Amino acid sequence: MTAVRASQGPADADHASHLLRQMLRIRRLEEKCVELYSAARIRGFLHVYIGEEAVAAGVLEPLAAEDCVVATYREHGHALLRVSAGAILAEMYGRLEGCCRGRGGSMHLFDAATRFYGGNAIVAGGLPLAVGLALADKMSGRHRVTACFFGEGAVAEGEFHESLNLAALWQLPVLFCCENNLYAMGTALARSESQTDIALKAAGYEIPAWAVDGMDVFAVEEAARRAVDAVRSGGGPHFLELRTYRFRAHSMFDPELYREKAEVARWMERDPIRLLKDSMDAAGQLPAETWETLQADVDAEMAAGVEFAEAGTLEPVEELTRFVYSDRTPGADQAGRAAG
Ligand SMILES: Cc1ncc(C[n+]2csc(CCOP(=O)(O)OP(=O)(O)O)c2C)c(N)n1
Ligand SMILES: [Mg+2]
Repeated sequence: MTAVRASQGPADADHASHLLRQMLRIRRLEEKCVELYSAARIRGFLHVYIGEEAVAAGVLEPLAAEDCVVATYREHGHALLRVSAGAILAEMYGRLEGCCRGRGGSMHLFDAATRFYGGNAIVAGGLPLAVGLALADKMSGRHRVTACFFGEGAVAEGEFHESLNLAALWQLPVLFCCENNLYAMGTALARSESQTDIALKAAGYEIPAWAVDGMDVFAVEEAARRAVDAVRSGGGPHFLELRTYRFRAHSMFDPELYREKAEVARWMERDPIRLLKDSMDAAGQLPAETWETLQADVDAEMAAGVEFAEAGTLEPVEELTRFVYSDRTPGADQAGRAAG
């Protein structure tokens, strides 16, 4: 079994409180989404990340603004660290002000301006995309990293193996981040994989890989920083298996018959937000009024996001076939590419 890394020591108070804020923002955004979904304000599918916040918060921390992020349909949290809550919520409301003009919804958040490349609904579909982005960066001599998030369910897909193989063969700047929450819908990992040590699979492709305690945001950040530095300095792809758990159902339609309530309760004792808050309390880093202010700020951010989305506009019906085909002038692309 691959050793699971834990964090090495306390961080300074400002940094700890920044990470706490990031995780709380993700948690509150999604609690709001569940509330709005239940009230039929937003529709379609909705998969929440509650319980897994330390993974997105810890991995995105060492990334630079020009680094790419590719995620799955459980991507509201990753998106929030790049895109405003208003643009995300407006997208879920199907409004023009959304990050994809309301055409993507919950599973397809995307924002090229902040190099957030989705939001991918197809299991393992983001991996080849990430490899392509990294190949483009390598061929253009740009020292960027592409962080690619996917669930452990993706490991059963051919795209996972093809992507890891090519990334290793061509030494591409990708950080593969497997969000191992133990279930793919209702299928437990051990029911679908003969080898459940996922980091070991990556090692089989000659990719340096570590398993990390995905509930400990410092452990995630530390491992991600090491891996991002190695990838950026030409060390080829790296792989993190982030061991985590989703506290809620797979999506809004899931009776959760495949796991015991006691198991969920056991994992909830290691709620990443509570773990960090408790460690900050113990170190005297979080006075009560700082915690109150932090919560009030985050609540105000989400309330403003909902207000923005509610006030958004619906795309006129006559616009609906726009973007089905490109309306760019032929030849303009080549000129753009030559210039850029
Ligand atoms: C190629 C493909 N097959 C099946 C599905 C249906 N499906 C949606 S989510 C899911 C489970 C994926 O689990 P995992 O990768 O572990 O991610 P998690 O939902 O746990 O974050 C499946 C099988 C899909 N979206 N794409
Ligand atoms: Mg999973």
